[in-house]
Amino acid sequence: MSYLHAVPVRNAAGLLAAVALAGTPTRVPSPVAVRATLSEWKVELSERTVVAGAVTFTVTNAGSIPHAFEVEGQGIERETDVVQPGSSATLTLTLKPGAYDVYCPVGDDSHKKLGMETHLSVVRAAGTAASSMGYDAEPMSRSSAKMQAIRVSGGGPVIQILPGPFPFPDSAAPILQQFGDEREGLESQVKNGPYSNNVVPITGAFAVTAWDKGAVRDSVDGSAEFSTQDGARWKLVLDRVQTKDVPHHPRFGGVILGLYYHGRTAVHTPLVPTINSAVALWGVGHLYKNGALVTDNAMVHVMLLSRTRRDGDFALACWDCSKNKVEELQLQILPGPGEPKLDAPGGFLFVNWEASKADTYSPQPR
Ligand SMILES: [Cu+2]
Repeated sequence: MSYLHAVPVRNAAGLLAAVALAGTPTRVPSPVAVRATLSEWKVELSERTVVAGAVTFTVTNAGSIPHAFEVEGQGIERETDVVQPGSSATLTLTLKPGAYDVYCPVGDDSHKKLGMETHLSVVRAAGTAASSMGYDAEPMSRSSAKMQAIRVSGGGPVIQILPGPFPFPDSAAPILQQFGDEREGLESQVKNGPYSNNVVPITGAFAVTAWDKGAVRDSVDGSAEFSTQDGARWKLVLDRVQTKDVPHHPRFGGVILGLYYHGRTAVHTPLVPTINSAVALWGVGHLYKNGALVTDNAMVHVMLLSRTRRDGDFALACWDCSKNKVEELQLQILPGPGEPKLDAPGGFLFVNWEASKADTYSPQPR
């Protein structure tokens, strides 16, 4: 399972802290027990505040994909191995007073960014010197403070990706094993997926701005115009961000800036390369073909990500593309829920701008 995430060697500081504390108490109290439950996409603790000393975390993965459990703070950084769905692990640490970050480290912190993060306060035992004041307070909610925006302009070669066989079936196989009930649906994508090497050059423009303001207040503004290989002229006007669950993308949560995902990260579909994205969102848009309205409910996926396709024939070029330059702007358009397929090959539109530019900024609250 090590391909899920590289496990860094992090134990030195934690061991030192444990050794230093071990000399102080004359009696050895039994460890405090804390239950931790992992699922998509949260970490729940049975206790948010514990007394300093030995703490045993019993970690259960109640989710449907592999997770892990990490405690970080006060010089300690320790994690469990990957915990498979339905399995448990334990982690015993000696914690000194202070605030700790508790999260899932899978996928280069992708799971953490999707919400698998909480906090633990460790306080001194009653009767020992300092009071517990100052340790109980939760850190100020970061989501209320943070507001970020990104402006993206499509540039470089424009390509339309047509349906065709997925080119990575062998390397995807071990990842598919972990997807349980979802596996069958994913395997059908391997044979005729939207991520094929059946690519044609087209023309068009796309500019989009997205605001990350927290789970339900995200917003998006943008439009695209392009002519597909069959000569049709398409226009998309983005209306709003989709924050509800969509198949294979549970709890997508609107606009996400800066995330490693797909492939080996176990976030969202495993059937496309591991990438680093500057922005990813699902939205709803108005779609026109040759000037006539097709739907007001087009499902739209926009992502600016590490380049996945090579120059020349624009075939998929890597399984782990996360170190490539972030310049590929992907636009996927699907019919709204319950609507007929789009009048395009495969029933969907998938267009990439291969050398796109973006800038992020922190707008003033409106
Ligand atoms: Cu996780």
